[in-house]
Amino acid sequence: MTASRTYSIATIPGDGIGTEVIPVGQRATEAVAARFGFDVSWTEFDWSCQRYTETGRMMPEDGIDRVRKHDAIYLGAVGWPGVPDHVSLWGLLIPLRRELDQYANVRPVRLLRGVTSPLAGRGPEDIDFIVVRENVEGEYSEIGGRLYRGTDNETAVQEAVFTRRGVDRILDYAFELAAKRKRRHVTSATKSNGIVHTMPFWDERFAEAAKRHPDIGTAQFHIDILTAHFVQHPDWFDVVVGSNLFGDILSDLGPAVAGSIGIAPAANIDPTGRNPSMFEPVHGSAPDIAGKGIANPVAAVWTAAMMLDHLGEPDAAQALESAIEVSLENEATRTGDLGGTATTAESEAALLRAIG
Ligand code: GGG
Repeated sequence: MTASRTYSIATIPGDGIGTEVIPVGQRATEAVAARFGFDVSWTEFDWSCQRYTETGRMMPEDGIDRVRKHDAIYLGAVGWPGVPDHVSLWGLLIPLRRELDQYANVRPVRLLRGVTSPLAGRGPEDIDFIVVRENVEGEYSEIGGRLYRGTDNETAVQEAVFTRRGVDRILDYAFELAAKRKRRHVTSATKSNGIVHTMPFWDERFAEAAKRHPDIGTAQFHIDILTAHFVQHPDWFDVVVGSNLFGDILSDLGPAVAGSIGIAPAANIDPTGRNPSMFEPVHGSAPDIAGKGIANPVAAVWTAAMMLDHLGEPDAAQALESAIEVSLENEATRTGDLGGTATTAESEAALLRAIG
């Protein structure tokens, strides 16, 4: 039987373990595609630090236009020693997120069956929340500069940008996401005691957003105590919304309390659907373990599940998530970051077996 639906996906494995885990995610996707009767057509782009070293650019000048015509983008990791991190990030990941207006970075945090949290006494019912990170403005800004370089007066200035449109739309996204969940609650990450202009503005907009969504419970915490609450009270959280920087930090801390950043997925969404959304594991290129065949492919597979859900294949997405949980039940098929002994290949074999 020929599949009636075909999705066109741009893949950018990128650097380090990105090139090891993305192929696993592709094979897992193909396995569920065969089971649920659709096709995936992959177009691979070699955009990476290696490309930068060879050509002086992370991606070609028309890179955004090349991926724009696809249904989604599936990206591995960006960054490699020898290329400054700000050069690789601003040469690839950030232009993709911005020019495709992927303003919502959605990062689920769940303690999966078979995984032990480093927090004593916590089980799957205690850790199940989503970090919603503003993805195109905030602290990640090009405005600023360096003065008097190399002198005693050397000065660096970095401006944060918070627009009413940008803040309101990410807050509304978080409230609308909470409305689809059982607990219907949004927590705002702020720092309005110390950051005196942008964060009181963020708080005001949060209060206004709460009025637009009166049936959703709310809380807000300064980012410092919020990190402590993630560790001591992870069960307090349902949807947590934060600026670009706060969301980035919280979405590494969250997976750490849920066992490992090696399982954490992320989606960079353009909720208007005008541009393709981009799906990437939260983890980076991990040069310390790259090339050893021990990277955890679960984050890439869970990320693929988010992509399939976004493309309108919720059953296939659910099948991938179930396969992940089955593969994590056994120490021999969990990778080292989760206290297991499996290689990337052994973890993949367990995932594919579970997909059936
Ligand atoms: N897989 C995503 C990745 O490579 N992340 C590296 C990183 O440092 N990202 C920073 C960011 O998401 O802002």
